[in-house]
Amino acid sequence: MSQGRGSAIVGAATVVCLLLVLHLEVAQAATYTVGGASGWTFNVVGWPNGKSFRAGDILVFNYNSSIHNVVALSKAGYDSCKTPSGAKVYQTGKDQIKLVKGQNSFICNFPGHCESGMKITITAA
Ligand SMILES: *[C@@H]1O[C@H](CO)[C@@H](O)[C@H](O)[C@H]1NC(C)=O
Ligand SMILES: [Cu+2]
Repeated sequence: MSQGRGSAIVGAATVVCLLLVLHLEVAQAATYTVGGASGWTFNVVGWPNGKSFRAGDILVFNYNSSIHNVVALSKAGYDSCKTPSGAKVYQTGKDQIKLVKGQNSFICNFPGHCESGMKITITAA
C-alpha cells in the first residue's frame, strides 16, 4: 500500500515538474520592437547586438509602408542585399514575425535601403 502511495506521489511530482517546465518555456517567449523607438529604419543593423533571442520570440517591425518593407530571406541574401525569388515580403507597416530556431535574416528591399544598414540578422536559440 505504501508503495502504491509512493508512486502516486512520484507521479504527481513529475506532472508538476512538467507543467513548470512548460510554463517557463511559454514565459520566456519575448516580444521585441525592432530598432526600439526609432523603429525599422536605416542603420538598424546593430540593433540585435548584445541581445539574446529564442525561437518563438516575436519581432515587431514598425515603419512607414510607403517607403519601407520587410523581407525575410537567407543569410546569403542578407549578406548580398539581394532578394531571392520566393522570399516572403511583409508590408503592413506593423508586422509581427515569430523567430524560428537558428538564423533569421531580414532586409528592407527598397533600392539602397539594405545597403544603408536597413537589415538585421539574428540567431535564435
Ligand atoms: C510615409 O511616407 C510618405 C512618403 O515620404 C509620406 O508622404 C507619409 O506622410 C508618411 N506617412 C507617415 C504615416 O508618416
Ligand atoms: Cu526601407
